[in-house]
Amino acid sequence: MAITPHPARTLRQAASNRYDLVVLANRLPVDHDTDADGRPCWRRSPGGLVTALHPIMKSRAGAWIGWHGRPGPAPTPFVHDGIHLHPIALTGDDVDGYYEGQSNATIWPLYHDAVEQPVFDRAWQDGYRKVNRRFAEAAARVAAPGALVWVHDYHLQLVPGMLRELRPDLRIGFFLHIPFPPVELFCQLPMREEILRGLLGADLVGFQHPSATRNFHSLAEHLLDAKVTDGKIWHEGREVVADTFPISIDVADQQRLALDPAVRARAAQIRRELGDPRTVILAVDRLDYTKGIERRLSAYEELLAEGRLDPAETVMVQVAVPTRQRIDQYQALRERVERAVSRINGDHSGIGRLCVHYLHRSYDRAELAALYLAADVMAVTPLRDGMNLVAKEYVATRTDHTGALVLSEFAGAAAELEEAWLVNPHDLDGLKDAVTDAVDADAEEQRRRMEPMRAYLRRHDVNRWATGFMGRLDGLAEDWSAAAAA
Ligand code: ADQ
Repeated sequence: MAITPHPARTLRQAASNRYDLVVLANRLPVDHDTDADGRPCWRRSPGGLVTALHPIMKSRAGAWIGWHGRPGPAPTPFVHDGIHLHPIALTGDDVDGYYEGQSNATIWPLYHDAVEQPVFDRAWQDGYRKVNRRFAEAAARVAAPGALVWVHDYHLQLVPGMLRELRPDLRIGFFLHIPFPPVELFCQLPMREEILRGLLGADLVGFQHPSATRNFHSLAEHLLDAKVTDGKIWHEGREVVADTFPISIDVADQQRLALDPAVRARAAQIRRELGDPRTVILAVDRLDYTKGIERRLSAYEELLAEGRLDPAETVMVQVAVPTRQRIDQYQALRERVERAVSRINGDHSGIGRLCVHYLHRSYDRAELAALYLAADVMAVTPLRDGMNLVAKEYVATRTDHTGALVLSEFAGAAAELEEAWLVNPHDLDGLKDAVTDAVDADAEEQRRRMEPMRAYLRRHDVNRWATGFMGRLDGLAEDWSAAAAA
């Protein structure tokens, strides 16, 4: 579906400061930065969500509501790169309770199979309610009559319900970027019914994977006695559609980077700097316990110890982006990962020859693309992941159909990238076998797997995801207007 601008609406919006399209996400799509003269400025964030929504937001002159990233008062609304930004203020207590507490120490682990024990804290729940209400009230203020509002992710699950109470005229969509757990797990949540009712305030609820959609349907039946038919949930006299919309990446832009001579030269340089090994195994993750970093390192360590990988010929590069560093579980994970890296290097490296290069920092997209190009094997082995865009970025980068992707069955991406070496990361022996198979794969085998994955991605890029979701929400809005007019 093509996205067409709405010039008449745009003019009306500018005059009234009310918008026909409003996006809500925990973070605004910009970060604090300084310009060449050292003055503070805003820079567009590198995230995939911004890339996905930018064309739609610009063509429809939409507004984006989110936190600007620092505790304290919110800057006044401003326009950046054609998008109207409405910052939400969070106090230090809000950051503790709503963001680091309820969102990232309760909901995040629970929705990821409780791979770490979720922490339940009543004060955090109040903080979560309070901040969700602040977002809902901000959306109610800026949305034009009958506007489309798209709410994103686990931080804001109460917003659809709150917003519907404030503004029943709006069409509300919600998309969850992380997994949605099975009924038994979800039911551990003290706020379970409140959250479910919050989500059901939307007209359209989108998930990354069919299993998440199924879990949501079952939960609505189980917890609220809702009636579910053909993907539609009938609840309290309203119809809510829940469906699967797997997110993707800007494939054309990733390919453009991969073909850039400077990026290709950098990839060659990286291999030289690594000592021109026969095999480079790469992993790129946020330093998060859901990403399976420790098990991956254990698999590599055992393969070296057993002589199935030769330390003189193999290098692993683990890029681990710092994240949520104030939360205890993340600090503990970092210590464990760094101990494992030191142990592997202590036991198996030589002078001037490291077995694991551990890079605890963020990189720009060109450097990441160069790393993807330099890697013979990409190991993406989360214990649970909504989608995992790194897997898709690697495939999109391999324009010559070389390279091997080892991919966890528990990443949403496994439902689409079926030709990868799919593994259960909890099964260490299976993981080791998959890594050695991928290391040993010849060019023909690599191409046999890479070609269909690349063809699939070209057809399913991030624009298709964004327009698919918006088109569906637009369609529901049209059905609704027609019914109201009849
Ligand atoms: P994340 O858990 O953050 O996202 P992921 O999908 O892998 O996980 O996205 C990570 C992004 O960060 C990628 O675009 C990657 O290029 C980038 N990145 C990784 N390492 C980096 C580094 N060192 N420097 C700079 N950038 C780096 C959540 C869900 C996922 C879901 C996405 C999108 O947990 O499952 O795929 O949202 O919906």
